[in-house]
Amino acid sequence: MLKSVDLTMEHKRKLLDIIDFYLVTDSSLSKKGTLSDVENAVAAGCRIVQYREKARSTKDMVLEAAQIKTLCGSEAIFLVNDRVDVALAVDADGVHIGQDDMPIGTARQILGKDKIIGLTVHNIEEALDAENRGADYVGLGPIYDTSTKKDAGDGIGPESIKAVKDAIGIPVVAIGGINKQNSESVIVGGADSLVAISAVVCSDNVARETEAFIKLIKQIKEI
Ligand code: TZP
Ligand code: MG
Repeated sequence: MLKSVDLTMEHKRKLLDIIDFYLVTDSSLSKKGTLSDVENAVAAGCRIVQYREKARSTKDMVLEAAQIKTLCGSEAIFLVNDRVDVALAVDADGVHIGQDDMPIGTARQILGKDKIIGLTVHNIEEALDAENRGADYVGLGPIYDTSTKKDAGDGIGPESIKAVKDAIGIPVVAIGGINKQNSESVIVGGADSLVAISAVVCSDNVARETEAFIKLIKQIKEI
């Protein structure tokens, strides 16, 4: 387990460059629930958490987001998926938004320059646009086919990562159909970090899976 450290917002932004494993929550798939998953992942060394909740009321999301913020404390970056209002309400570290969510410039105006904004992209054009518009990182995917996000489309393949990585200067987070077996292709393919939703939250031991991913990614990066 990693030693816990106190991170300021400035440190958290810098941390984006070196993050390995990125937790995205999914209450519809989780075995033990979102709060348990966050607690276990952070305890296992995960340093970035995205609260992705598609089925709860705004009120419930604000309450849960506040609890997740506490669990992340000063150890992990805490982002909210889609909902700039929820991120603001709980003073999260930022948001992760998609191509059809609030325009990134508007999100930046609302959140201010210090907050982290990640944007989902599917190709080089969208990645360049995301960087030009001030995204702090891109989420690229789906790398492999996935049933976790029904409208994700077909996997673009790990070989697509390098072209995006070479085109932009901000971190590239790979997502979609990633598991321990195919992680190597994703990291060798050029991703700075990866998200594996079902491979982690469907487990009855999220801490063990998180630790395993972190160890695996570090090993692959060292080769
Ligand atoms: N965005 C692109 S693919 C995806 C999201 C949220 C789902 C990834 O889930 P899994 O279980 O890791 O394939
Ligand atoms: Mg979205």
